[in-house]
Amino acid sequence: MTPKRLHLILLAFATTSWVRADLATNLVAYWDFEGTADNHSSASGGAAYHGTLVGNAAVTGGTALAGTGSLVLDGDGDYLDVATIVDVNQAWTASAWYRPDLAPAGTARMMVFETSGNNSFAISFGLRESGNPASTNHQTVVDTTPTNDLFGNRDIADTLTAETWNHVALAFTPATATVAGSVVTYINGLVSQTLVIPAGSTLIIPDSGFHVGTYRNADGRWFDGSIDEVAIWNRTLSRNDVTELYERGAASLGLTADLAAAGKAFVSVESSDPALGETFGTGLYDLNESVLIEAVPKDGSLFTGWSAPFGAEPDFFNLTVTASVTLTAGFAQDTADPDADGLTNYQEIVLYFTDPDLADTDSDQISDGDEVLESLTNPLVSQLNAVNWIAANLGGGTEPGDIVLTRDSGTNTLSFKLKIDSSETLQSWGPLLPAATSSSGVAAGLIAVSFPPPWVDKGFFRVVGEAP
Ligand SMILES: [Ca+2]
Ligand SMILES: [Ca+2]
Ligand SMILES: [Ca+2]
Ligand SMILES: [Ca+2]
Repeated sequence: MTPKRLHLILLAFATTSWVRADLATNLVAYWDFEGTADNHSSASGGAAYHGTLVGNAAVTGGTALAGTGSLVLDGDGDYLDVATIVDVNQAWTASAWYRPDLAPAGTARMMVFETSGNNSFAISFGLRESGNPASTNHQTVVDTTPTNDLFGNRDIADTLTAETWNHVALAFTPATATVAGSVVTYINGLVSQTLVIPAGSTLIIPDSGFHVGTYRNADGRWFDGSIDEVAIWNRTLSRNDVTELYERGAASLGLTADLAAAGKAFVSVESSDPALGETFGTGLYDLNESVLIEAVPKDGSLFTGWSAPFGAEPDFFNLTVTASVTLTAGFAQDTADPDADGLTNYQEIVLYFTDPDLADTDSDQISDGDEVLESLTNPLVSQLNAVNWIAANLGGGTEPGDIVLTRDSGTNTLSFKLKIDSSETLQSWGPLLPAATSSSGVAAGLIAVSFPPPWVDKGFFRVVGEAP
C-alpha cells in the first residue's frame, strides 16, 4: 500500500469519526422474538445463543413492543432457557422490555431475567409483590463473592405499571483489586439505582446460563406477561446508549432497526468529563428536526469546545438532524486567577469555597492562597486576632528603621523582618551571624530554627525578646 493510499484511508476515518457508533457494537446476543419455535439470537451471537422455550412459552401472540412477536409467558412454568453467554466478571450490559399482565399469575416475585446456577447467581432483575401490581417495585439483585448476597433484595422505588411496556438495562463495570465497580440499573431510560461493587469483589459465576422469565432454579418466580428485545453486550453501555435503547423501543423500533429507513436519527451529546460539565440534547429525533444542543459547565469549570466537525459552534446551538451523530463537549477546570491570590477559580469554587474575585475572603489580612498554601489556616475563618497580636507586638521599635512588621490593608499585604543582633560590650551591636553562608547551608544573614515534635498542630509562633 502506498503512503498516499494510506493517507486517503486515514482521511476517510477522520471525516466520518463523528458518526455515532452502532448500538450493536459488542452486542453478544439479541432476541427480538420475531421468529418461530425456539428463539433466537439474531444479531452477532448466531446460533450459539439459541434459546429453548420451556413450558407454554411462545413467541407469537400477545403484544409486541417492536415487530410482531414477543416472548409470551403465562406465569406457570414458562421461560426461555439460554446457555452461558458472557463472562459475568467482565464488562457487560443486559437489557429487556417487559409488560406484566394486569393480574399476574406468578408467585411472590416475577423475574425478568437471572443468571442460572446451582443456588448461585450473578445478576437478577425482577418484580416483587407480583400479586399487587400497583405497588410492585423493581428489584435488582447482585450476588458477589467473597460476601454472599452482598446486595440481596435491594428494592428500587419505581412503581410498576401493569399492561405497560417497561424497559430495564443493567450495566456492569467490574471491580479491580483496587478500584470499585458498579451495577447501574436504568428503568425506562433513567438511572434508577447504582450498586457499588467493592474493590476486590467478583460476581458469583453462574455455571449454566441465563433464564428469561424465571429465576436461577426455574421452579418458581414465573413471569406473567410479555418480554421483548432482550439483549446482552460484553461492554458497559453508557447512559446515552441506554437512552437510545429506550427511545428506540418507545418508538417501536428494535435495537438493530435502520433508523434512517424509519426517518429518524439518534443524537448523542456527551461530556468529556461529567464532573466538570453536562450536556443536553441527547435523543431520538425525526430527520430534519431542529434540536437545541447545549454544553453547561459546572461552577469552576469552562466549556472548551465541541468535537469535530462542530468546533466552531458555541456552547449552545441548533442542530438540524440529518444522521445519527455523536457530539462531545470539552470541559476543563477554570485556571484563571483574577484576584491574584494564588488559587485558581476552580480551586476557590470547587475545593475551598472561597471568593474567586476577592483575594482575602475572610478579611484577616492573609490571602486565600497564603492560607491554603503557606499558613495552612482556614481561609473562611478569620485569624485576625493572631494577626493583630503580631502587629501589636512586632509592629514597632524604638529606633528609626526598627519597624519589623508592616500592614497594608489596601493590598492585603503583611510584611515583616526579623534580625538578631549580638553584642559583647553592650556598647556596640552587630549581626549575630557573619555575612556569610552558615555551616548549615542557610543563606547569609538568616537563622534556621528547628523545633522537635510535637508541633504539627501549631499555626503561629511568637518570638519574644529579652534585653540582654
Ligand atoms: Ca483566585
Ligand atoms: Ca480569592
Ligand atoms: Ca484570609
Ligand atoms: Ca483565615
